[in-house]
Amino acid sequence: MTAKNLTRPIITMIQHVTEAQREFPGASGDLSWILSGIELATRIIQSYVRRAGIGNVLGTLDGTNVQGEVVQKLDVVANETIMRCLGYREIVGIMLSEEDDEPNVVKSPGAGGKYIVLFDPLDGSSNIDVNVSIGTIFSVLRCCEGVPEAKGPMPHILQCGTEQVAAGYVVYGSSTVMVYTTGDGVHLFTLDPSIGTFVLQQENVRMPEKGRTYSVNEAYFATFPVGVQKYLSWAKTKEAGGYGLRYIGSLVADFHRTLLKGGVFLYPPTAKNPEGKLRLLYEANPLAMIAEQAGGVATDFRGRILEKRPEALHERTPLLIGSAGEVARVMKFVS
Ligand code: P6P
Repeated sequence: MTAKNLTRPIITMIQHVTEAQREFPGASGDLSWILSGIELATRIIQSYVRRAGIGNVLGTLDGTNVQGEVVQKLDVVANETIMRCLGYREIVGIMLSEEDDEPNVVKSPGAGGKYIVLFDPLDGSSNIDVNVSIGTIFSVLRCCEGVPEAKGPMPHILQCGTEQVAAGYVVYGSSTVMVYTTGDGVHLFTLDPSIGTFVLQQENVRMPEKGRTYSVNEAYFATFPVGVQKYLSWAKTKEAGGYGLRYIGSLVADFHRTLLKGGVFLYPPTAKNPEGKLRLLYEANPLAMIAEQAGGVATDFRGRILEKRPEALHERTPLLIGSAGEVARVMKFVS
């Protein structure tokens, strides 16, 4: 009897991560346990996002967060959801959220806390009330060996992006899509709402080498570095061959398009944000790991994002990320 001609298999994210971990002899499965916590949290968050207008989670709470930004109720829900889904997983030692001034040390490395999860629980939250795509971004580091307990959490958190053991994001768009890497390619899953599970859509996603799309907020053109102004002016010329501008104003959505379609996303230094606006630890680093794993490039207009030595929890960085060929073209104007 011949094998039935099977249609495409249904592979869930947890199944995919678990099978990937089998490739690494001696892998404890800890990482898949953390990623399953993140996956659970993002399924809960999306349930709130999908009924934001109904479930009394729109609008803002009094006060602002550590970024000085007005806190949207959904930010709080997302932050608390991730804390609850991860905080009780015994191998999670430290959590750092964009929403909180200080890290949350749930178990010190000496007491068995093995991993650090850094995240922006709901990026682009200013777009919530107008129904524009928003997202969750996460980065996973391993706690450093041999750091005296007295040093506290900072030496474990302030590691270069090259030390990430996993990174990813979820974009709550026309569908809910999860993209992650553990350093062995970039894999894309779509949430099937009928079964409430992320299902594999594409393994080893590759970012197109080129792309005539630039994504930048040109309202700040006047205070961009001259080289960036020159690139943007060149891109509008007939000689450039027809560039398009796409800017959603939601990092995860703008990056996701760049990952799939190519081009570049730029958030250069501006007068308002001389060091750029985006956060190194839980925005630029995870997206840079994804970009590089997919064949793209991520820089701060000077050097490689992943090699930046962080000095503060919520430090900002300029960001130029996207197709290798297009980033190189921008850098020719900049340098
Ligand atoms: P601007 C959203 O507030 C965010 O943090 C990112 O998601 C987005 O890429 C950026 O800020 C947009 O900033 O200055 O263009 O409004």
